[in-house]
Amino acid sequence: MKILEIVEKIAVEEPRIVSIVGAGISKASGMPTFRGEDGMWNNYSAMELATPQAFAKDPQLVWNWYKARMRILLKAKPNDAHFALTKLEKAGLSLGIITQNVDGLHELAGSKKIIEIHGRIRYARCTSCKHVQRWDKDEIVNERDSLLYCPNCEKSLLRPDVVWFGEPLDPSKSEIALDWLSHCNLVLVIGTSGVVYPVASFPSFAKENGAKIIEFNIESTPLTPICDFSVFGKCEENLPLFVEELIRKIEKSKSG
Ligand code: BJW
Repeated sequence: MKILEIVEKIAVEEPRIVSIVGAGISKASGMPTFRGEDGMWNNYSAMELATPQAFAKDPQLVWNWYKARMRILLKAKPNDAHFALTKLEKAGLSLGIITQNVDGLHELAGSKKIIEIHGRIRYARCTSCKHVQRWDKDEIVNERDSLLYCPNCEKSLLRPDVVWFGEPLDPSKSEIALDWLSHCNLVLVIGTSGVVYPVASFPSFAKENGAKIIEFNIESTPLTPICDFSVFGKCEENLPLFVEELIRKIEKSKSG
């Protein structure tokens, strides 16, 4: 279905939108996705890299992976899809963005209401104490085969401040996310394969609370059957069009 038709069919007078975002939104910024064509996990195993057990077994391998991703991220800029979500927020239509991405590109695009539900790659935290610090500096990122240690407890390793498989999400972030999902009337599911829980359950949670769901992806996903509309294609092309049309429709209805 065409974007214009979808916008016409959304029967929400005053949209309260929550965007649930995945790696596909940052692909056009040069950040690789995890799964699918060109996905990082075609070459690496998730279980060797994104679990606490993997870090305990081989912290250097895990840090090398994060440093390689950070070298790409340091050159990356937000793309038109990130900016479209910022525009939605500035138009007063967004409750917030729940992003699974750790890259910080929504913030760089100027969005303010963001929950980084899987953490932040630019930060490292101590494996023993509460110390947290940024590590996105050229001299750290470019130093291969070295580990990062906590300046407070000297011998303790620092780890990326992200959520790995088997680890719980930050309860304070989940609480805000569920509050938004209970109060929204429209959910945009953007560039996620919809296979990682609990985030994969968020669209159906919102739907049970009465929200309409629109998916933006290059292909269908396990979430497609529960979506009211799916916009297949690149989100960096389709999301700006959708936001523009939605804002136009709302302004038109306000002016009478
Ligand atoms: C485009 C595009 C373009 C491309 N335009 N689209 C219930 C059922 C089954 C399992 C579980 C369950 N509950 C929990 C689990 C276990 C597990 C899980 O979900 N496993 C499944 C994989 C089977 N979940 C967890 O372990 C979570 N923790 C948890 O539940 O804790 C419970 C607990 C409670 C109390 C004590 C202890 C535990 C944690 C999950 C953490 C996920 N972490 C990662 C790594 C983060 C750090 C990092 O980045 O390094 O998060 S894994 C990875 O997957 C990353 C992503 O955020 C996440 C999701 O991936 P995403 O974003 O969807 O990317 P892709 O690559 O999969 O998809 C990209 C999409 O874009 C594709 O669809 C493309 O088509 C599309 N695309 N270009 C539009 N231009």
